[in-house]
Amino acid sequence: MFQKILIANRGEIALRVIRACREMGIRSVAVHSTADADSMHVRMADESVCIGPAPASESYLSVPGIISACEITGAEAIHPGYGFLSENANFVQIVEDHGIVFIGPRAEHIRLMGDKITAKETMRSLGVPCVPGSAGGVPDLPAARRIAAEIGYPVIVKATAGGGGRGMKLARTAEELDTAFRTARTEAKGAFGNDEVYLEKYLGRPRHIEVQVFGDGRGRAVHLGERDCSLQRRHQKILEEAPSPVITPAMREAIGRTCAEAVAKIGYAGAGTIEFLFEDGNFYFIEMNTRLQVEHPVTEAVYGVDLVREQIRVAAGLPMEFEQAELVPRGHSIEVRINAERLPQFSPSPGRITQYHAPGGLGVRMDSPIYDGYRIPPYYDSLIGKLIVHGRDRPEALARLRRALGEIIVDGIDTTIPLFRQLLEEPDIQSGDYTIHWLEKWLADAFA
Ligand code: MV4
Repeated sequence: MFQKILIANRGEIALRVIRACREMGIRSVAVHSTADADSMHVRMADESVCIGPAPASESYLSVPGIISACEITGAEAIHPGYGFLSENANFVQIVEDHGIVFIGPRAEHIRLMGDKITAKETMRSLGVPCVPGSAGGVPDLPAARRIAAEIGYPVIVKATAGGGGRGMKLARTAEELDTAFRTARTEAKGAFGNDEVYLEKYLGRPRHIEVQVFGDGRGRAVHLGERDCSLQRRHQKILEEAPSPVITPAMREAIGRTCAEAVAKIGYAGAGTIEFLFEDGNFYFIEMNTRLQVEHPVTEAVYGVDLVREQIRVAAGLPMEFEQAELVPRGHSIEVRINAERLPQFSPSPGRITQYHAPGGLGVRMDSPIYDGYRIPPYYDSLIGKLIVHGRDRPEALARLRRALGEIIVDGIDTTIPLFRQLLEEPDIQSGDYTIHWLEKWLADAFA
């Protein structure tokens, strides 16, 4: 096992990894920017290294800074968290060239899934159900017109280098296709330096359901059920739950098994998420994320596992601690993302936290790096905490969430906490009856 791990991240996810290290008897190294000198991840780690100034491009994204910090401290492995360098195949290559272990999948799998066309082709060939669409890239407008007519309108044009909602254009009719195709291309070229696009049938009212998988890198893999992440605003998730209110045990077994077999076949290592749109009882693959996700704690709660511990074990060449038969879901878990944001625009609300009181009690987990007097820097994303609850069933989880949201105090800045208190009063949220469009509609009505 490693003796020392460097965490190439900040905020709550850096704490999450430090905590797993401490429980495993592994020393932790925090890296930080000058703006984060007073941050909790620096305090909580065994050692820390300042790797650059406030802008992430010169600190948390600085490959030389991170590699040097490993060499100075003697860290044998890097955990990338999520975001930043976590899905950068070139970074993984450089890390390995320096004899350092990357805690995550191999560079080839990150690259494979980063290209959305090869990801989809790979998944299709492995028996994973996909959204009907073009077979590969669409070279020009006549080809786009022909393929769109075949699959039927509405269609969506997506950038092969895109993902997470970036570089998508909807065409409801043949008349809209020319503009959609051209703008998708132009925007993809500008945003990703790659103008390749593909076409899909547009699903009008799906849910976003993602399957957690975990591979040992040697051909064994398991699934840990699904998360429902349909409550989003501008492709930012705000509430996630497991299990999905609309997935039956039989559906879970079937899609989970398909996903586990697919990643087993490619020899995938570590944690991964296979994203689907779910409509009228059918799953349609859209993307695979080759990292640990923000919302992983709801899966941890329901399956009783420590996903970060498993990531570290597999990266060290040890076997997974669980097998499929032992992975039995228990109860229900909900996570809400506490962002330093001001509604209705969700504009960033950095500044000093004058008072913080964390909720607690049975079935409550609060993952957050904030403390009384902490100043949230304006340079990074606005996630300042995740409140995760677990109950024996969904109504109990909802009651617990409502209770915990009543206890939490975050003063001095604006947060999304009041939004969640309001959302929990909504009958559709209480019943689980929502699609990917529910939140934006509700916000439009609530702030009309
Ligand atoms: C779609 C879609 C409808 N039909 N693909 C947005 C994020 C990216 N991962 C895929 N996205 C979508 N792809 C087809 N064929 C609708 C979306 C979409 C969406 C998906 C998940 C969660 C929220 C969303 C909000 C708007 C659009």
